[in-house]
Amino acid sequence: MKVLATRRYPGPAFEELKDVEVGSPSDLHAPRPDVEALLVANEPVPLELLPGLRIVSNFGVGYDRLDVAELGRRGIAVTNTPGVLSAATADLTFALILAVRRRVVEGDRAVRAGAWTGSWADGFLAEELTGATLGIVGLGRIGQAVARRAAGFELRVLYTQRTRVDSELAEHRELDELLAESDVVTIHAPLTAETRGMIDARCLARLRVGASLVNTSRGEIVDEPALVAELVSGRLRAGLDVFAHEPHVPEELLSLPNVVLTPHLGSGTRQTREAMTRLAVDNLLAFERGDPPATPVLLP
Ligand code: 8YV
Repeated sequence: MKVLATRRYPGPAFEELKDVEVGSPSDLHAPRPDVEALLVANEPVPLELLPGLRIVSNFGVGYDRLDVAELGRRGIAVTNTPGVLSAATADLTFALILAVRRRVVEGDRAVRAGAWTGSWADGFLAEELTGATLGIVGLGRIGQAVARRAAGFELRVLYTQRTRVDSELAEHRELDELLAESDVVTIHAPLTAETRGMIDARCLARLRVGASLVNTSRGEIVDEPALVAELVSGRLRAGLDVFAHEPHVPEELLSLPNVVLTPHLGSGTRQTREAMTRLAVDNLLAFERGDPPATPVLLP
């Protein structure tokens, strides 16, 4: 089975693909009638250029740039890599929560600028995390991993999602209530037609003064211009790993002290990325053998 990979994916599992061409995302712009399988990282797939395509293996849990409905109509299988990246993404979420609440990046900048000239007993004060209320938007695998970590920080944990679940980890709230009650809101929902722009200006206005918004899911879930306006006004804080038009980051954010910015690092540990490759490759190998892939999004 001829596989086109949009890059060399990390880890030894990648070498198990026998007939693989290592290309780049721009290779998806040329006609490739010979390609039967794609290994992509949520890059859009131009189906008209790939008449022989049988499977798309997505390196990542989120596949919002794949037209799954059309892939299904054409009988093309789709797989993704859920589970293996939940711990790493939850860890980065906590890194951002702590960085924002405790002013870690601001402190680092102050030290580097030579501004630390003596005791800050009465200045540079941050907000305590212990005992704060954490609102989780989306209590799926990653949201639950965040909730488990939250227990160690003695947080009160709320969650909201379309389908209410019985959970020991968090108390259910409607979105509006969760926004108003939380000191930190963290987003772990997939990007869908329903969640695109879900955290809009009205939602942001419900957050408490000084509350923090953390996003390690997809930038498009938040109305980015509305968030930028709130952050410029200084009313909110944010830890952002994802943006609406990556790798573009709104210019206004770059100079703000109340925002911590990271370049979509959620799953970005060596161990996790290698596990993602393992799963993405196993899905392709299983499909080629005629076995069901372990983590299908859609099978023909
Ligand atoms: C990226 C992600 O796929 O799993 C997801 O949905 O966004 C990430 O894991 C990864 O960073 C490669 O781009």
